[in-house]
Amino acid sequence: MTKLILVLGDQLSKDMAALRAAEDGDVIVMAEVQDEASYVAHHPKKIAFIFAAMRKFADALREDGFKVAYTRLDDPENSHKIGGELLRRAEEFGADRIIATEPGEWRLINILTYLPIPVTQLPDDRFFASHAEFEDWAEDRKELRMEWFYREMRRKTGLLMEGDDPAGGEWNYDQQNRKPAKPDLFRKTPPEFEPDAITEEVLTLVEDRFGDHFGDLRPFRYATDRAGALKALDHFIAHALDEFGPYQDAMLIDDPLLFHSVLSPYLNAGLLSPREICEAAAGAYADGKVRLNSAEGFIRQILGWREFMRGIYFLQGPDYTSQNRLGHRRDLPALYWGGETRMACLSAAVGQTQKLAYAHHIQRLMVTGNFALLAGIDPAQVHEWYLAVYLDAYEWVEAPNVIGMSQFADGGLVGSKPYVSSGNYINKMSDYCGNCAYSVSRKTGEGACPFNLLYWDFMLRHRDLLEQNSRVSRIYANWDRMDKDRRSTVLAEAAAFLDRMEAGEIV
Ligand code: FAD
Ligand code: DLZ
Ligand code: SF4
Repeated sequence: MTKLILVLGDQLSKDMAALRAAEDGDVIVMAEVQDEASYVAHHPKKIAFIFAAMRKFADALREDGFKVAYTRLDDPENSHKIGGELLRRAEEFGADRIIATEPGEWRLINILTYLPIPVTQLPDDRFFASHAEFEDWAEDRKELRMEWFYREMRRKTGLLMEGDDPAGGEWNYDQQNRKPAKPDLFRKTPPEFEPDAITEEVLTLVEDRFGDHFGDLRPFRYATDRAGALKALDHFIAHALDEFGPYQDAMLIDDPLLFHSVLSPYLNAGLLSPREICEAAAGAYADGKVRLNSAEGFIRQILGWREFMRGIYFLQGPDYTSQNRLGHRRDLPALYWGGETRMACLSAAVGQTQKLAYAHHIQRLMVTGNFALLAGIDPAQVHEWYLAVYLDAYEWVEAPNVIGMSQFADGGLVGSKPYVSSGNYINKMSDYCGNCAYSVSRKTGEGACPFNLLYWDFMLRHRDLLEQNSRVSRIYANWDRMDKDRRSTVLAEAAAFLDRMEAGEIV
């Protein structure tokens, strides 16, 4: 009897497990639905990217001889739910069961699990490590640290390995990285993709239906098919990877991308595979085209961090996103949704997010994430923001990065210490502070950088917990040595800043 084969908007690979299970007469189901487009207020670019890529992928499947039942958002029959579309198509085609590839979100896994028709959810084997492999690795470990998992993955895949040893003798070359960048740094701009007729039609639809969501839909220059994604990969390997390592933590006000790959949207949607990206980077090193610290640093992000984050998400279960170990309760301020701010770093990171649905790792971690953590924002709201605003955001990868790495809301499962800093770090790694209404060198008083005030406020609020952490505890000696009046001033000014922020004043 006929089976339905479900392909979700972030499963656009011909090598998906469910597609491999398709037999003659089976029907591929793809659906643009309101439920998926609005469980958070996704950036319009993200919705357009997914819908355009889905439409093109459906066409590619048809060309390969598959029968595809595709629901467009404006189809009058659309039930606007993945489950609803599956049931409707099952009736239409007389199908008695469904084959899916496991979705990247517990919410959808549950929906599929409880549909009133048999659904098989096959493992998503686009990743280097299966759930079972990660569980085995994690079992009986006191601490789950990415670095140890990453070494296992290097050994398993042979990427950047010379026999049993890591290429060059070290597993990690980060001491050669972490350089600040100068504004005149030369960088070849990445390829841009003019919307074709299919993308243009989607842009009009999204403009009409989701024009009120935060974020600029146009200009839209992302690739929306595999050919374009491959072009972006080739360009990155040829023109940016070599400088990726040294400048991966740098931030520039006029350069939102620097030497980052901007491949995560394609990778997470299935247009590229993690293996082909890592092999391309390792190949460029083997051919002498890129330095080892860049190839290793880049491969670690995908083979290490990306796989580790996925492992944590599935190990922790559906309640992970509601963790709030630090008890943070403040509302996310309007500046995250494009409201005015005097802080140049936040203005730059949020501004480029609004324009591009993209910010690179250090902007996400040390600007928007750092500020939310220091200011004690409710991690559930922070999570929702990150899930909404980035083109690459799906819960399996976004939640461990936000709840775990950035907001320390899981109490240190992902990160061994909270990623917080005063203005000093931002000043060292960027050119933001020179363009700011605040002064990074001022610790208190008129114009003092808010990060300087909030840093100590945060450290003091959580002293009981953080003093037990050997990676953080010595910071308190600096505080204790500080003059008593100065300490009171810092805390009073931090409280006043937070009061102004909560009152909706421009900060
Ligand atoms: P590059 O800097 O070029 O890195 C190469 C690749 O490595 C990326 O494409 C990505 O696939 C992978 N990578 C790097 N860091 C991580 C990481 N920490 N976790 C997982 N993969 C990583 N990444 C997402 O894909 N989706 C998200 O929703 C997401 N949310 C984040 C939220 C916060 C608070 C933080 C701190 C990080 C988040 N990241 C997320 C990780 C990282 O910021 C992005 O993967 C990266 O910025 C994507 O841009 P790029 O492709 O230019 O990356
Ligand atoms: C993110 C997203 C959006 C905006 N829209 C759709 C959609 O209409 N149809 C679909 O199949 N998938 C969509 N997606 C991706 C899903 O939300 C994604 O598969 C889950 O979040 C699991 O990662
Ligand atoms: Fe950000 Fe402070 Fe620098 Fe302004 S001075 S850009 S608020 S770190």
